Amino acid sequence: MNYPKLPEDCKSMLCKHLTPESFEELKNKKTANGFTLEQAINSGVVNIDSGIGVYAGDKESYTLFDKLFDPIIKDYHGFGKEDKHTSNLNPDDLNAPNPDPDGEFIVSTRIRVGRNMDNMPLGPAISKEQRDKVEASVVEGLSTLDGELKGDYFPLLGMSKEIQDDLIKDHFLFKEGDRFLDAVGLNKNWPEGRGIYHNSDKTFLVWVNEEDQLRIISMQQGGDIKEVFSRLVSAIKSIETKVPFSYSEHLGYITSCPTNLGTAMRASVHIALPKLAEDMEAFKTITDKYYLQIRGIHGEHSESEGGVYDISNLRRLGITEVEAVQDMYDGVVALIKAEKELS
Ligand code: ADP
Ligand code: CIR
Repeated sequence: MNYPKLPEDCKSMLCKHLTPESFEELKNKKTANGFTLEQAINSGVVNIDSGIGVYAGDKESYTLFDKLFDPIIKDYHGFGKEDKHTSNLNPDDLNAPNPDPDGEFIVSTRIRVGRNMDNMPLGPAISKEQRDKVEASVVEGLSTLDGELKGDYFPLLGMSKEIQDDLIKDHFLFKEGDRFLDAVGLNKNWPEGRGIYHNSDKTFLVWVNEEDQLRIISMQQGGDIKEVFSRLVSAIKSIETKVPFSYSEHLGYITSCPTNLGTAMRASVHIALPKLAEDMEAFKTITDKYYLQIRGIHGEHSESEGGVYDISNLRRLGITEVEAVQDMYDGVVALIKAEKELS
């Protein structure tokens, strides 16, 4: 394998941090699951417009290919090799009274965490048999949930196109055919082994075998961020008694994309900020100050519609879950204040 052709103006973390030296040192290494550097970087090589451009095939990828992953993790999360990750899932430590009780700005709130099964390769290096086994174990674990978390599992295989499209449009289900995931092999054997579990209100959902083996999601209309977080925490705690999660003292919860390591948490609101959107520089000054990411209304790599944006925490590693949600909350309070001042 030769050093990949990466254009001068490429801005991804892969282009920024892959050096001829690290490439030479890593190019012939292989994890116990057979995952190579070539596979780890293929998404960023094929998709030059990537923000990050790398994925891990297993927990070992993060140590075997550390010369590449460490600088990316440092750059994205500000988290160094000697740093330790800590967790805090106590909703009582979150200071988040509804910032928009009249429902003028916040359309909906969603908090998700990614999880993967211990002692299994991650999606990019998993075999069909292993993926099917993950699906069976997760579905069995979910079938024991009760109360508000009780629901049903709907495999993607056999789901009508109409139901699938409606679930995607209504923000409940992952999209199909993501080119970034495709290039790292995460869409192999699609749609087998993939599916969605949800309760009848669709306030609690679990995606199975998408970018991560589990995406545990709590969501509802409006801005009661604490209620959404509390529901998520009770779900995580119940599921982890049934499904062992992959975790590292250093990196927290192990995920296939390095941006999700640590808490693996993305806490977001869909929020209408039409005035602020007229001055993206002012908008970005606030989101940068509170470590927030701006996404479009249909998730990553999508656009805003009608001045409604998806605003979420950017940092996930080296801070606790409570701090990740607090970042989002404090930023949303500042954004609402700025929008009101412009109105
Ligand atoms: P992820 O959150 O898992 O990283 P995406 O950014 O692709 O992945 O978002 C997944 C789906 O969740 C998309 O349909 C997106 O519109 C929806 N979503 C994200 N945040 C919210 C929110 N606060 N309210 C409603 N839907 C949301
Ligand atoms: C990219 O590099 O743009 C894609 N691989 C997505 C990276 C960000 N992923 C994420 O936030 N989960």
